[in-house]
Amino acid sequence: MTTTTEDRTYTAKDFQQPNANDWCPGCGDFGIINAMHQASAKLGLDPSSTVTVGGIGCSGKAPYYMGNYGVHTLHGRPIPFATGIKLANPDLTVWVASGDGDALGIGAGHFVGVGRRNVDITVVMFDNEVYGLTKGQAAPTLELGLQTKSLPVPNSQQKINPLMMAYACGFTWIGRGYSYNIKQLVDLMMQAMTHKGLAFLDVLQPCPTYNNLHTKEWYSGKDLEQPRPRVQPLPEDYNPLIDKDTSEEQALDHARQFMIESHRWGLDIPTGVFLENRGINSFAERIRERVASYAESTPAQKVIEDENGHSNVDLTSIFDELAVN
Ligand SMILES: Cc1ncc(C[n+]2csc(CCOP(=O)(O)OP(=O)(O)O)c2C)c(N)n1
Ligand code: SF4
Ligand SMILES: [Mg+2]
Repeated sequence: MTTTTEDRTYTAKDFQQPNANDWCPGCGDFGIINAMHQASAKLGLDPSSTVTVGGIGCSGKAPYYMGNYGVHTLHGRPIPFATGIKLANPDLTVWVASGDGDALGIGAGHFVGVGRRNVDITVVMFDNEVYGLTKGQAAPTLELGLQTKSLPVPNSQQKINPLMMAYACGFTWIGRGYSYNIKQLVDLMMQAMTHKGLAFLDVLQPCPTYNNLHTKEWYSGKDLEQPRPRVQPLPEDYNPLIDKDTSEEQALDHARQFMIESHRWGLDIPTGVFLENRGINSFAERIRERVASYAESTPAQKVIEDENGHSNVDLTSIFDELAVN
């Protein structure tokens, strides 16, 4: 897989990073990072203009295995870091690599906040239903009553439907993939990255070390009498698109369809693009409309010191622009 920018050609290999990897053998994380390498190359991105922001967890280590800029942040905090990076320099393409605990447990408040803002970043959620790094406690996506091998008793809490959660918060692109369907995953990542606004990609992944229930065999349907993969594409007539011309009635129809498909979790688990809403301004566009100096040059482009290394930032002009008279 090869792509060319003005200066040179980048391949998936250019997005790899030869750091020692400590994910367990057979972990779904390998499929996800592989798809991130491939999607980055296929999109023709330059590694120096992309950033991966990780939280804390096995998933949070993703920036170490991506050959671009990266930050390993705090548990539950990759979304606000990524928001700052993107707003400071909108020319960057920004990935968030977050676990299901990181995004929907400790980081749930940031998940809600970023949804309201529609920041132009892609949140990839590594969904293994457990807290992998801390030895397998129940994550917010583990179903009520299931008992994975680290739990002394069955899970006593209901699971969150991550797609509905993203919908309710205001994410404008929502999809679901599976770590061992790399072809589909690459395609979903490319769509998420090119969407002009906030994208959420829920990636189902086995954790062979702590999730002994939803294994690779379970996802591939090998436990069924009539073996067929549980992970299936959305029905062909499912239309994820919403834009400014969508009527209220069509939006309601879509919401109904979204709810039905996103709750389907049994012999079939649908994957694909559930929502693509093109009708909502990104946060940077909203700021540009309001703050003239942001429209002229973004924070990353501003000269912030004089020749002697002293700050030359004049905050009064910003205050003047924002003052309510
Ligand atoms: C503030 C804070 N609280 C708790 C922890 C401990 N901790 C580290 S990772 C983690 C859970 C990781 O689970 P998840 O986000 O699902 O990622 P996974 O390891 O499954 O990829 C927890 C609770 C921490 N590092 N920081
Ligand atoms: S504990 Fe689970 S999620 Fe973490 S690296 Fe091992 S298999 Fe993967
Ligand atoms: Mg997890």
